[in-house]
Amino acid sequence: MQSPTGRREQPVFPLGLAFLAGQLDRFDVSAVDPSLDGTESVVRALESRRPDAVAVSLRNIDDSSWPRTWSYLDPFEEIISCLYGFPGTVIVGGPGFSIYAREIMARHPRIDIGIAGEGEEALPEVLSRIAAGSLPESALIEAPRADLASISPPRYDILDLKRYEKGFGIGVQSRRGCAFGCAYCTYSFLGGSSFRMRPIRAVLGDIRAISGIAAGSFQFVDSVFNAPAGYFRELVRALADDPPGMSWGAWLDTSVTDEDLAVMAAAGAVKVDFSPDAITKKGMRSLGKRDDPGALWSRVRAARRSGLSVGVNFFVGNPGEGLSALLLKVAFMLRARLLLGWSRTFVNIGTVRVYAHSHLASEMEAAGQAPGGFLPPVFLEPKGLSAYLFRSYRRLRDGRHEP
Ligand code: B12
Repeated sequence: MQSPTGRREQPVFPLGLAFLAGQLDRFDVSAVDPSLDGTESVVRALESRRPDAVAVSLRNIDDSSWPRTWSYLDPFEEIISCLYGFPGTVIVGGPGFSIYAREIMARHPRIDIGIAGEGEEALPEVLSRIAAGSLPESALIEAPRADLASISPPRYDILDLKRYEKGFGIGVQSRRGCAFGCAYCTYSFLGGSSFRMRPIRAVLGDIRAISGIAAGSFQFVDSVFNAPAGYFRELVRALADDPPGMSWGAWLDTSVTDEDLAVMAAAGAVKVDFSPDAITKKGMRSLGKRDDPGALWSRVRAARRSGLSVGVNFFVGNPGEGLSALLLKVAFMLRARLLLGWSRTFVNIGTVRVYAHSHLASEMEAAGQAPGGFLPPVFLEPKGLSAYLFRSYRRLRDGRHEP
């Protein structure tokens, strides 16, 4: 099961669990999603299915929003308390868990086994041991990275996929890891600091599997879809040659060309997102970004010209950026929405949530900052007038989008 969000949110299909289920053909597997069906669905499933083990995927710790932060740990705790009467083994993993594995294990003694990292090899091994009547020696396992050329495909049929098809709720993964090492980011901790690509035919196979069940859209969950460029071009060309009949979205950086965007559109892309995060050279350098602030406008305009909707993410409070940078971001937002289409151009301004195992966290630790660690939310908070303006913007936005 995936740990529930505890509030109404756009449903996200548990892609990690689908990959794991794909490797468990020797076992009898079934899934529940208490985000959609409530905690009662877990209790009912335990009673009716009487499993030997329960695997919980903890994806998120909090929503990384400042000044109001939603914690996903409370709904996780609710799920764990349901498992106190359960006689079998409780196994927890997932990206949120992996970033804070020790802390979460210490808080929740009911967790028998924690698996930090990718579960494709480790989970079947642990389940085989349980079936043989033993548990691994250590309660916390640092899992090896999966060999993406040899794993079996994810199982998109573990839950009713149609319930996730709106709003890019279904994910497709073509690569893991990230070579770019942005200062706040955990992707290289989670998946390694180079891109590890899946065979293109495996990715196309996943898309075929999805289109056989659900007709809507999907999102490439890869960190930067247009890198490495050779792999990206081969993949989108293959999709354009035989379009999947589904619309899709992906995250890009500003090195994407006009031609790339046109091929993507021909291949079914309808939305792309950019994460320049900063708007000045200084701000980008401080975040370790390789995007070019000068190229951003031209890439957003080119994407719109190819008929794609565009999202742009900025952060406020970046080192080296103050009030004038915030005003530039707001001006970018207005210019983009007014000139490129109000309803198809989105600009989000958020804050940097400092996660453990990021470069920023190491720097703060070395400087003796954040003595309470990074499980309680730590942010790069904007200061002075920027903070006031940002709070007002959030109030306006949250008021409009209250679930
Ligand atoms: C794509 C993505 C999104 C997309 C999802 C689109 C889609 N249709 O799937 C969108 C934009 C919707 C999104 C939203 C959010 N996201 Co997001 N997202 C990601 C991203 C980039 C990839 C996730 C993914 O699908 N991975 C692919 C699958 C195959 O991998 P996996 O889930 O990690 O599973 C593997 C392992 O973790 C493990 N595993 C997983 N579960 C289990 C369970 C067990 C028992 C075991 C043993 C192992 C195991 O094995 C799996 C196979 O190897 C990750 C970053 C990353 N690189 O992981 C962030 C990430 C998960 N997101 C994050 C956040 C904060 C959010 C939001 C809260 C942001 C917001 N403010 O709204 C929301 C929450 C939405 C929600 N309800 O879950 C954070 C969570 C960090 C944390 N500690 O809390 C991450 C880690 C990014 C970061 N900032 O570091 N996200």
